[in-house]
Amino acid sequence: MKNIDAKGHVTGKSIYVDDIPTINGTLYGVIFDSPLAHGHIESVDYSKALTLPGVITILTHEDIPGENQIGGIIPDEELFASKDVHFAGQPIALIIAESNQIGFEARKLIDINILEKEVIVDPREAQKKDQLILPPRTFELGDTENSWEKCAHIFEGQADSNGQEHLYIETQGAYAIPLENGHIRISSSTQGPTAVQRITARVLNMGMNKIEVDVVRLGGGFGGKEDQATPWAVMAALGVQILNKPVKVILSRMDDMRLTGKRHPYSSDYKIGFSKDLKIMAYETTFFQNAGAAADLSPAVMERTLFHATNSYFIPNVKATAYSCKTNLPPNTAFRGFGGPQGMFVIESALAHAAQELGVSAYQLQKNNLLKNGNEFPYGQIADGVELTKIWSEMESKFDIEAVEKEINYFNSSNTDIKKGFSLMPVTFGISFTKTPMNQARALVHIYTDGSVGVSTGAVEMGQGVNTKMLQITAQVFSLDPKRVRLESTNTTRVANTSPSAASSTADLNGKALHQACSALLERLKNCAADHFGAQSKDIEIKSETIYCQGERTDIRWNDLVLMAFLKRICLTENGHYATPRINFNMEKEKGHPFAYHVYGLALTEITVDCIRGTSQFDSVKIVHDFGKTMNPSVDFGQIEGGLVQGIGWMTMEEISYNDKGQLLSNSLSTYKVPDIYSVPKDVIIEPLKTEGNDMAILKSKAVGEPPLMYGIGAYFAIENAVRAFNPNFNSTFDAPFTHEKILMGLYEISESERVDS
Ligand code: LUZ
Ligand code: MOS
Repeated sequence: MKNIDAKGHVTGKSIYVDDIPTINGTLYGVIFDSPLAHGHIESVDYSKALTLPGVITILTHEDIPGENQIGGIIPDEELFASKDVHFAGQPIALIIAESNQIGFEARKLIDINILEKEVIVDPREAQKKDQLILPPRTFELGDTENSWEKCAHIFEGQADSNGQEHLYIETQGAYAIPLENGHIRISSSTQGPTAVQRITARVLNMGMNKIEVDVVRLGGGFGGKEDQATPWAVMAALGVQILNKPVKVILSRMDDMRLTGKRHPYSSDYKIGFSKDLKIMAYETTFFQNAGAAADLSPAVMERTLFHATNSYFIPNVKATAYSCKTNLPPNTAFRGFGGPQGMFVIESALAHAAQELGVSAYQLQKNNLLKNGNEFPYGQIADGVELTKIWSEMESKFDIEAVEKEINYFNSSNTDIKKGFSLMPVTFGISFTKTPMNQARALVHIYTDGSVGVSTGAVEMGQGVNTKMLQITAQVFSLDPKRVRLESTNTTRVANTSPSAASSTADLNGKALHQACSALLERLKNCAADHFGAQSKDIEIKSETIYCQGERTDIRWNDLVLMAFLKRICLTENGHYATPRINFNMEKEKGHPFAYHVYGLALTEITVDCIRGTSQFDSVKIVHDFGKTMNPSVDFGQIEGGLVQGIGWMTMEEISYNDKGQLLSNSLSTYKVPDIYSVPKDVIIEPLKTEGNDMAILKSKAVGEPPLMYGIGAYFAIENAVRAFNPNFNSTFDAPFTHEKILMGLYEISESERVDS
């Protein structure tokens, strides 16, 4: 089945928040944010702005009836700064005006006086000054300390990865409207409708039951709307509460880029030790996560970094420590992979470093240390269903890694100005929210008397195709034409207490809840048919909307049966609930079984570098991916391609830049480069691994949202490989992104001794 949204998207008919027809009298909110990254607010003068015609009011912390607090994990973030500001772009007030344009004009008329304080932008500096979001955490397996002396080779270094702007095509926004009795309905571009509802209730000091959050779809989220869609929705709702008028808050692109957090930059140390036969004996790593000025989701992101510190390798002795460092940047947040990619970049850097010094190819080290069934992850889970060895052989048999290496070496020996490079990037990604209680979902299914079906779940459609998958599940269980199923908006009054659509788990969790609801309804209908035929429910089958009894086709159709059930006063509505079995995690011991299963894969990346200009072009990325049994190849292949290219962007061109005053320099699309059609690899080949799939996955179709992003990490090491072919003296810096500028510097960098000689 094709993505059910495809037609609406390409014809421009899909509805996003800003497309919802506005009610007469709708007002528009524009955020006034801190110009400085750290300081004490001495005074703010709104008087000039308030006199601008069309400005209705300006809301500040003083207008908040409940708590001025939006922190989800830790209550450390105000909706509107009251006394101090902690990052440039921190909201201080909401200007409500008759139009956005007037709001923007009014914003220029606000005078603010801030007593500047010391600004920290570097996570290591924050850690030294004890500016931490929460105490550090350490995952340990075996005994690294006593392992080093047994190692034949030990390598140490530093690896840094930069942040990443989500750049969802639809910017953050919400539209709130007043209902009777002071109730409020919010249309929000959020991955977490319940988060919006909960925080709005807290700030507005009203029951969650009085706030309805509705989500039709998002123009992209990528994690950026897991937590950070909330403040704009709360602001709009506050405007409604105070003015009793509809209020829309939609961020302009530059406001969105300045005000919101991004992927966490990390600076990390590693030490890796090998036995004589190049088995990894010990690995120590310390992560310095740049959390920004408030916790947001940073503690959970940091945890996922620890969970993925060893990527696809078995290492018997591991010590991984992570610091979530408080800096004066916008609070960084969820971004596809959620800390996992940052952890994996470090071990891949350690392996690249080791390979370089040992004079072997990095892929030999990778292959030599792949995780196998029965191995223990540093967090205690025992690996099972590991597909890595099979995936590796599949890659070798389909694409002959050694031949690729030989060809590239031959190419490089016969070309001086252009060089090729390659890399392999294995991925092992844990599926489940690492916070066990979040792994639950519900679905509400109505069968209407005409036989058509309405489905509500907690899943938010953000372009990933989850609605298509939900529709498929419904149609499959009922054996119904998919056209007869409607996917409703995600709404907190129909499905309550939802986890955000995140962690690659949305289709699994909501799909399983939906499967249960549909199965229960089906059983009810079968019982009804059995009654009618004087048979038992096990004798009844429904195939393509026709009822079969004891294998015989009957003249009862789906519609007839539904109506029959209704007339017999049988309930045609069902609520399904799913909670992932078996998973657990003990944070005191830092051990448990946090993941329902893992997704595995391997990418082979080939690149050509123009050694005169420092530019590069990806020739191909070949991927062997463990989909389980994909329930929708076109949706899932789309996720692989998108994730790959987004990962390549993070690793090679997207360069977030703040100055030392905490001001965002890469603040627009002219200064921040994301991959476009020209930077996509010429060839992307995706080979699904032949496998049985996993029962914990919906219809055995494994989670596919986040894992492919990490294939993009291979891009960094493929470039390195090509640069070294041109300049054998190139010193790896392991500081992503590997931009064209850095490529050029790397190509012409000379060794310390040559520098002295010349
Ligand atoms: N969000 C979250 C996530 O709250 N917990 C997670 O474990 C997670 N993992 C990936 C992406 N978002
Ligand atoms: Mo996400 S990073 O799964 O919101």
